[in-house]
Amino acid sequence: MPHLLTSALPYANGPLHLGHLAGAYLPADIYARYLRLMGKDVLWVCGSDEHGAAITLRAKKEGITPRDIIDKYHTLNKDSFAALGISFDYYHRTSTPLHHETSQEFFRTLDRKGGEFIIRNTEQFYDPEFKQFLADRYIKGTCPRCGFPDAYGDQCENCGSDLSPNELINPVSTLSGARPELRETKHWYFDLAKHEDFLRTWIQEGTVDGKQVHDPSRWKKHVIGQCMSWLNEGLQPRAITRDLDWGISVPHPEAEGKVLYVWFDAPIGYISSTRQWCLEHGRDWKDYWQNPETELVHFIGKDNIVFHCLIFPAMLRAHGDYVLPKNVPANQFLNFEGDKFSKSRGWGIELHEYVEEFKDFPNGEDALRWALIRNLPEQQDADFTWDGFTEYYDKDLADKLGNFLNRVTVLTHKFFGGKVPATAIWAESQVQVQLAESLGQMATHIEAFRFKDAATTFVELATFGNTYLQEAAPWSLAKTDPDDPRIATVMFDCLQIAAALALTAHPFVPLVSAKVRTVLKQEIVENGDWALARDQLAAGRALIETGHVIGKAGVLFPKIVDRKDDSLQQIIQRQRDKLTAALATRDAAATPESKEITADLPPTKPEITFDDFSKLDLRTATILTAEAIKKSNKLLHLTIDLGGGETRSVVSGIAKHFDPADLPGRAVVVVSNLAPRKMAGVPSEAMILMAEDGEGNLQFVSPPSDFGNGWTVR
Ligand code: B3M
Ligand code: ZN
Repeated sequence: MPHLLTSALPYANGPLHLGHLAGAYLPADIYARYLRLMGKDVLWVCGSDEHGAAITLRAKKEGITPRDIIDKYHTLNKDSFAALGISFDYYHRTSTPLHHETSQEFFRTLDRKGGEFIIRNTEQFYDPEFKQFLADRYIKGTCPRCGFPDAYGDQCENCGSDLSPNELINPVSTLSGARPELRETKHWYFDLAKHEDFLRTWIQEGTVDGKQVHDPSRWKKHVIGQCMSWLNEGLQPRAITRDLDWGISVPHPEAEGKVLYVWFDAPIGYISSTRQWCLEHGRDWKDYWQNPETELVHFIGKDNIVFHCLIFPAMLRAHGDYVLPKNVPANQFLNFEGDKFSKSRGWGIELHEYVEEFKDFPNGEDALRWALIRNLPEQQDADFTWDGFTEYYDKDLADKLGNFLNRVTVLTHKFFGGKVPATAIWAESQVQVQLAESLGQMATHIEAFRFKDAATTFVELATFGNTYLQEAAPWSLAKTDPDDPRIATVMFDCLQIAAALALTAHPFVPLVSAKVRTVLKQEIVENGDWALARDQLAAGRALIETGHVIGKAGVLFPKIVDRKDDSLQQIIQRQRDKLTAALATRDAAATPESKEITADLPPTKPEITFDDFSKLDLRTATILTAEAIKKSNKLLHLTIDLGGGETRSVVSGIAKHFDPADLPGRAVVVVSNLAPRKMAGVPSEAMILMAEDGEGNLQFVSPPSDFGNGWTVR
C-alpha cells in the first residue's frame, strides 16, 4: 500500500517563516520519517508554486522578469528546508515543461469530457499602460458610500462595504496609475456546483458511489467544519483561466493569450512532482496516483482547506482516473510572540534567517523543530516565543534526554566497562512492557496526525527512564554489594530505554537521534527500524544486545541558560531587540489618534451583587462551524464545542465583522446558561462574548488557544 504525501507548494515569490514550517512541512516530515521507519512505501512530494498574478505583478513593478523572482526564491526555500531536515523525496517546480504538460493534459481531459467547464464572456477592467487585465484588488478609487479616497475595487477598508470596481469614483490602476478601461474578455469556469452532492457525501460520510473510501471520524473537526460552511453556502463555478502573460497556456484554440489560474495548476503540481521523481527512480507514477490502495494525505495550512478538500477533489473526480485524499490534516496558524507574522512590520523570523543566525549552535535545526513540535497549531492557533524555544530545549532535551543518557553511559562504563550487561529478566518486565507501550502510543498518535501528543509521549518515556534509574539507584546497590545482580538488570533496562529514545527521536529531531545512536555505537536509523524494534519488543527481545559496547556521552545538549559561551543568548537577544524595535515603530504610528482619546466610552451600568454575577455560567468553547444565515446580513450560525462531548448551536450578530471561513477553530468564551431562543428561525443555545469599541469594531474575548473547552470563566 503506497503512501503518497504532499505538502502545500510554497509560492516562489518570497521567503517562508516559522509559521509555514509548523503548518504544512514539519508535521509532514514527522509523518514521512515515521512511515519510512515502519518500512512503508512512502513518497513525499512538494515543490515551488511559480505562477500566479502576484509573481507577474511584482516582476513588472520591480522591472525584472518572473524568472528572476522564482529562481531566487525556489533556491532559497529549497535550501532552507534542507537545512532544517525537511526530508521531501522530491522538491519540484511548476515552471517545468513536465508540469505544464501535466496541467494541460488535465485541462484537455476535462474539456473533452464536456459539462465540466462553463465559458462566460464578461467585461473586466484593463490597464492600458501595463497591457493587463486587473484583479479587483489592483484597482483603487474613492468609496461611493463613505468618500474614503483609497478604497479597493473589492472592498472599502474604511467603511467595510463590499464593492465592485465599477462603483468606485475615479478608479485608477494600482500598477500604472492609469485609468482602467472596461474590456470584454472570455473565461473558463470549472462547474464546482455540479460536484456538490459528491463532495458533501465524500466529506461527511467518507463514501464515493456507496463505497467507503476514508473515515471522516479521523478528520480534524475544524477541517470538516470549514468544508461544511462552504457547502452549505452553495458552491459557485470557479474561473480557472486568467488574462496574464506568465503561467501555463490554456490548451484551447479560443484561449489565445490566456493562462490557467494558478490554483488550477498548483495542486496538479503534486502529480508532476511525483512524475518527475518516478522518472528519476524507474517507477510508474500511476502506481501512486491511480492506485485505489494509495493513502494520499495532503498537509496544508487552514487557509488552503477549500482548495484541497473541495476544489481539487472535484477536479480529480471530474478527471476520473485519480485517487482522492484519505485525509487532509490541515493545521491552524502559528503566531509569533503574541502577534501575526508580518514581513512589513518586521515581526517574526524567516527560515533562512533562522538557519543563518543559528548555524554555529549545535543541534540548531533540532532546537527549532523541537520547539515547534511541542507547540504545533494542530487544533487551534498557537504562539511561538523565544522563552518557549529556550525552555523546551533546556527542559526536554538537556534535562530529561541529555541527562538520562549521560548518567546511563557513565554508569555502564563504571560498572561494566561500557558493555551492555546480561540480565535474567527482560521479557515482560516492567520496563519491557513500558517500552512496548510507549512505542505503540507514539505510533498511534502519529498515525492519527497528533504529533504534539506523540512528542509528549516521547518526553514521558525520557522521564520514565530518569525516574526508574533514580529509584533503582544502582550506585547504592553497589555500595552494599558490588556483585548484586540487580545492578546489571537496572543498567540493561536503562540501555534499552536509551535505545528506544534514540530510535523514536528520529521523526521529531533527526540530528539528536543520530547523535544518541552514535553514543550508543549503533548505526544511524534506517527504513524499517521502528517496525523492527516493535517486533523485537513483542518477541521479548532486547533493542541493544548484551555484550554490545557503547561509547561515552558527555554533555550532549548543554542547556541554553547555563552556557558559559553566551553567543546563543546574544542571538536570541538580537531577535528580541528586533521585535522591540518593530513594536516601537508601530506604537509611534498609532498614538496620534489612539482610540481612547477619540471615542466616548459607553456609560457604566448600575452596580450588581456578587450573587448576580455568579448566576452567569461562563465557559470556554471552540467554534466548530460557521455559516451565513441566508435571510440575514448580520447573523452567523455557529456550532460550538462546549467540552465534555457537548456541541451547541449559536446565532451571533457578527456577520459584518468576520468571514465564516476564518472562524472554525477559534477559542471563545460563552454564556452557557442563557435561556435558548430562536433568531431568524435558528436556535441559539449560548451567547459568545465579544469586546466592542466606540466605532463598533468587534473582537472575540478569547482564552489562550490551547486552553480546552468547557472550563469556567470567572
Ligand atoms: N502556493 C498557496 C499558499 O502558500 C500555495 C499553495 C499551493 S498548494 C497546491 O497558501
Ligand atoms: Zn467606504
